[in-house]
Amino acid sequence: MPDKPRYAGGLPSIKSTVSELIKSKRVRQNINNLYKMNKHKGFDCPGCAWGDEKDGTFKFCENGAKAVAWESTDKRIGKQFFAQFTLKELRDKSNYWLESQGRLVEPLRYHCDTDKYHPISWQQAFALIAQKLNGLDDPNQLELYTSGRASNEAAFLYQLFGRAFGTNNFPDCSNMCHEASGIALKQSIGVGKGTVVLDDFNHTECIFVFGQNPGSNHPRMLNALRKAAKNGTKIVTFNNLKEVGLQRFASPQAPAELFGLSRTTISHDYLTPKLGGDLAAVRGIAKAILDTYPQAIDHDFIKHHTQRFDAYTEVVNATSWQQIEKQSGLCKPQLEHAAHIFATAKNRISAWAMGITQHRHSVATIREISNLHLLTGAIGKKGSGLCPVRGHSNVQGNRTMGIVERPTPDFLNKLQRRFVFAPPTKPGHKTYDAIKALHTSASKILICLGGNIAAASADTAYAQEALGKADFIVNIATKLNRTHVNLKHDGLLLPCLGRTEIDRKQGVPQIITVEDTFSMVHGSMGSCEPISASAKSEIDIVANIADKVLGARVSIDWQRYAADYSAIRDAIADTIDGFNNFNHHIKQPGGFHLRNDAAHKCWNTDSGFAEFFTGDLPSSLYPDDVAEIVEKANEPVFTLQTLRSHDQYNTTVYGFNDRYRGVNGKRNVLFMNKVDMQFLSIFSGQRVDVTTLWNDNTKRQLRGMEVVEYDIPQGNVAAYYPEANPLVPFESVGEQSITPTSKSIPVVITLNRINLEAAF
Ligand SMILES: Nc1nc2c(c(=O)[nH]1)N[C@H]1C(S)=C(S)[C@@H](COP(=O)(O)OP(=O)(O)OC[C@H]3O[C@@H](n4cnc5c(=O)[nH]c(N)nc54)[C@H](O)[C@@H]3O)O[C@H]1N2
Ligand SMILES: Nc1nc2c(c(=O)[nH]1)N[C@H]1C(S)=C(S)[C@@H](COP(=O)(O)OP(=O)(O)OC[C@H]3O[C@@H](n4cnc5c(=O)[nH]c(N)nc54)[C@H](O)[C@@H]3O)O[C@H]1N2
Ligand SMILES: [Mo]
Repeated sequence: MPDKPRYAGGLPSIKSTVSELIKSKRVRQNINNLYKMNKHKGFDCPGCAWGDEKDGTFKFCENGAKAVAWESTDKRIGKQFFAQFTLKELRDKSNYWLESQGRLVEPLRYHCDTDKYHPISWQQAFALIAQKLNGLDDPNQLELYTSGRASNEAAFLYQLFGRAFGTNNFPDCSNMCHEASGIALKQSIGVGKGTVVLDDFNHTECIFVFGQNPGSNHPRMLNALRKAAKNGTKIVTFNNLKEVGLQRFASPQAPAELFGLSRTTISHDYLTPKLGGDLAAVRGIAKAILDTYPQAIDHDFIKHHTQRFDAYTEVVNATSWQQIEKQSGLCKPQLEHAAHIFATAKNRISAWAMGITQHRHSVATIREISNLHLLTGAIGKKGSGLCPVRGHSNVQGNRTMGIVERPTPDFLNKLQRRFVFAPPTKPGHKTYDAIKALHTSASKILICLGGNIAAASADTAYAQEALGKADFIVNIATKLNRTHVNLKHDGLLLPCLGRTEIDRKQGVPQIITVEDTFSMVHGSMGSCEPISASAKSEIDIVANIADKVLGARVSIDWQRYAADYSAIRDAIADTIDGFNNFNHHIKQPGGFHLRNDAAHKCWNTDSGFAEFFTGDLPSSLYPDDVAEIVEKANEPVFTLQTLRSHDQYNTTVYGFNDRYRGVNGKRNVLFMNKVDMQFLSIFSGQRVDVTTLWNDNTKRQLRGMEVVEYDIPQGNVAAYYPEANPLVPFESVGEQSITPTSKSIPVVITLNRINLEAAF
């Protein structure tokens, strides 16, 4: 077993923060940045979407500091850099190397004859985009990808541009992330967002955390969990792995904890279900509540607010403990104990992230979590509710602004009335459809407002082949990544400002806004000088693209929006519910809360009631034909999950350590249970090849992964994303969500031949 620390946070976390600041080569500036982060009149952390009270002193965490130091650096790459390398050469570099070169500082165009990027002026770049887009036969040949860092203002203009151009093709990172949460919650409670606010964590007696690793990915959440634990709140964790941050946390802001003299136990109970076993686990909890805790069932709530309760009790009764135990990998007494905690608490919160959303049955699983809350009336009252913990800092806001492939008729009508054009009503593409359409050349042009679709997508070989077929790709980005070096024909790489930078228009610093996971909308304003005079804000770039492409076809004054972001906010106020007096509201410290109807027990479902989900447990994690292949395999088949280390932000690799899991200096690891290792006669440090089992005769394999013994259920293994993405079959997606099943891939493990040779 690797030597893991016994708690998260504490002095090592401060040491790591300081070392990141030093690496950025801007220590003083970045200390100032951290002071301003997540505070009124400061900027929103470009890390995760967790919310904050906007008072007090420092409001950052170690990984937020990494995100800031990564963005706010003096390292730059311009034309000299790009003169040195062909894209073929750059494709041989690692993701880490590409991003470590520094910030992009000038607009560039790819020339396939030299296989290099060359400088181009902004005016020429916009003119080229206009020429290319206006040369398409059909507006639906354009794909407009968004990564969840774009501000509300940039996202709003981007969708307005796309719809004015004539398409609803808005693939976004959310399609690979919390899509299932939005779909499940909409079906269940009528709103696709979480119902709690941060303060609810101060008023709850019970928090269930499913499939989430806040110690690395939402470290500020640990403060809320710590505070709750200290108040006697019972925290129950369901995680496939033993994650240190969910066990014990030492707050760097509490002197005794900082110096390792004490720490706070976070999880009262820590259950390790099998991958994809949470639906069964939650059903077991519901079964135990129905059988043993009738007093916890809120009949009044059920009667007045829900539908299909009888059908639900029937399906729960019909589910046997044997099925529940087999599928969840947990035993009845463990689930009964969790049920006891849930049932005897006065109010309850359930939180979840990718361990729940990236499976074939994610929508059903989230609906089952919601069932627990409907059963006990634990929604729409203080200290109770549902909390999908979003990833990217403004991914939720992007959706609110209309980055969605199936806009509602109501929203389109509002756009039509306000901007006097006829928006397209045909549903557009999600990420899955967009990549497929590029692969068949049905789509021709891709514009990426941030992100790294080539590395973030499932089935790397297929995705990169698809991108290689695009006639023209425009990337708007801060740093060089895999997507930018994957061009084959023609394209542009346009440098933009980040959150930490001052964005001046006619000398006036502009504010942008974001929405956190609690639906709080607030302003963000950077404080560093821009990285280069020729980098533009995302808003500026999108507005200029729209202006040049659409010209007189629509009467939208894009330049006015580019010059004054408050004008965009006025347009948002006119077209998106909840944003009345937007410019006024963002002046309040902490911003304002967008009303969530479900949190007021107002159900925007077809029936007007919250809906119990009444499906059976799935028969397998995989589609039928794959399940059959798995069943018939001659060798043991494992389920693989792909996850994040402590030293990365999605496809951005900051470093090669995963401190809380005791991994140092490497990322090509496979976490495995000791018994499984013994069974396959594999020892720690040995190298193995991992091969996916699927139904399409395509070989998906990663060679030479180093085995690390870990506290993970038998039959389950784990590897890092994005390196393990070549193993995720493109067609392996969630039911309804169409999200890649990044947390359940059937694989076989064989000793790497090089190792075998060494052994003989
Ligand atoms: N520093 C940092 N912060 C980030 C990110 C980052 O990469 N780095 N990414 C951001 C983004 S976009 C997102 S979406 C979030 C991601 O935040 P997380 O969801 O925490 O990210 P993952 O690393 O994918 O972790 C999934 C967790 O679920 C567990 N798990 C996996 N499968 C199962 C299962 O079937 N059942 C259960 N019960 N547990 C399971 C894993 O063991 C792991 O602890 O974080 C955001 N914040
Ligand atoms: N196997 C597997 N695959 C996964 C996941 C998984 O858990 N396992 N997780 C999925 C999830 S949850 C997500 S959200 C996606 C992430 O997918 P993406 O959002 O597409 O990927 P990121 O790695 O976050 O994008 C990083 C790039 O964004 C650019 N960037 C950074 N800041 C800015 C900015 O301010 N503006 C602009 N314009 N560009 C900027 C930089 O160039 C950087 O290289 O990946 C998904 N893919
Ligand atoms: Mo995400």
